[in-house]
Amino acid sequence: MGEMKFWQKDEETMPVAEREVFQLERLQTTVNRAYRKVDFYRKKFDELNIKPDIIGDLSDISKLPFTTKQDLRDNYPYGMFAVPLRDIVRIHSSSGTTGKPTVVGYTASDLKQWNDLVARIMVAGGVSKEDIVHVSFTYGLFTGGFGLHYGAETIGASVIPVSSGNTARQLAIMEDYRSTVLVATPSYALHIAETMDKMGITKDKLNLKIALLGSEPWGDKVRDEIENRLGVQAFDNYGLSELMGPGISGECECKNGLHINEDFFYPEIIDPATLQPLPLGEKGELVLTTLKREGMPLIRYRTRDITRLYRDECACGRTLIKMEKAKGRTDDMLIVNGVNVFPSQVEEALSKVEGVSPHYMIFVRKRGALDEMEIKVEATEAIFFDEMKKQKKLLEDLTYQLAKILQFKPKVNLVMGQTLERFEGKAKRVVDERNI
Ligand code: DLL
Repeated sequence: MGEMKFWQKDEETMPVAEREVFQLERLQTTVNRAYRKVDFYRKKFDELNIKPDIIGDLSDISKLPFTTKQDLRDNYPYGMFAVPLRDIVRIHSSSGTTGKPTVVGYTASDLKQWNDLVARIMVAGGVSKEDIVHVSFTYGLFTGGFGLHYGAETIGASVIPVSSGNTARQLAIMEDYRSTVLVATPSYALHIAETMDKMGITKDKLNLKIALLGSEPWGDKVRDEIENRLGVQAFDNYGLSELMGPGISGECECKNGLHINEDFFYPEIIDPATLQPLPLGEKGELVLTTLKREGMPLIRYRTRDITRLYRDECACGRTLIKMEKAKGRTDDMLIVNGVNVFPSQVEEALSKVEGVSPHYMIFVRKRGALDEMEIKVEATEAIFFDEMKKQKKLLEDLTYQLAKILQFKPKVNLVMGQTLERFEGKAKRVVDERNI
């Protein structure tokens, strides 16, 4: 059996206009069901004097109200479900940094679809039934572990549910069981590469050829580093638990944008300030509406993720709309002396300078009445032990690049390699000391 190119070829390569017919039909059904089965939506529609038959064509979606994480919290735990609990066969929840977590329920048919959608993304990255898939995501309430696990199993690959932690053991498993695909966060993939160096394991001792990475933002510098150090092709995949988990979008072999499974999730981009829809191609907040979900239909869910949607003639043959790699969120945005800062901008600036590793931390604190932002970044060993003059030049370059992107001059400090915290799950690179 040769390499698979698609998991559900018809759906993935369908002409756009044809897909729109399905999308409209599914949107109408979803809105009807949400209105009939979920008190929250019925109340909201009634308040706004909207009837579910308002959807005559796809653009009418902009007449519908948004759903937010707060709405899910307010209806904790099961208030957003559109089916009786006896029809729910799986429950996940999001990590929830503040307040109550958000709870997500899946029916048997939701799970089947989830498997297929994750399978699509894995196949798009080149995974086939011949592969041995090493899943380093946490198994549990987080959707990453189970999501990728069942996607891989659906393809027929051999899945190793390693879960997170104990990197030395993970490496032993990878080596002995000859894992060919690594599923992890990009920061953990980098951590694995560093542990290999420490343990003296070279990449040719491993059989890895593909890394499917997601659940946090990452840039091309990190991709290059992971690809070089692990000897893999690395692909981005995106999702969020409220909508399903992983499987919402992922990169194909072209590594140029993530194809959204738009027959299941209708995407829009809005201006987060005015909440108005933006034209195709413009950058703003991604809003998603589930089109086939039974357990918990969500209408116009505000992801808070900043991206851009576009259509191109992708060489892979997929006609599914693309989103740019998600870079920052409307809610992790820092405001430093009135200027908006995304951690991904800092990463972008750092990637333009040779001699630093992709490991950094952002500290924001008060200095008198003003905000001060300090960026600690690990220097490569060679530079760190180099003469002062070179270090000074590096600092200047970093400050220049940062100032160019951020529109102000942050404080920059070089630290020795391996001294900043490493993350096995999601990286947390911002310490905002202003509220403490
Ligand atoms: O992170 C689901 C997931 C698991 C996706 C495994 C991919 C792989 P949550 O924990 O609910 O769900 O976090 C969702 O993480 O709104 C984004 O801000 C961020 N995120 C997820 N994937 C990416 C990505 C899972 N590929 C939140 N690039 C989302 C950038 C991402 N950000």
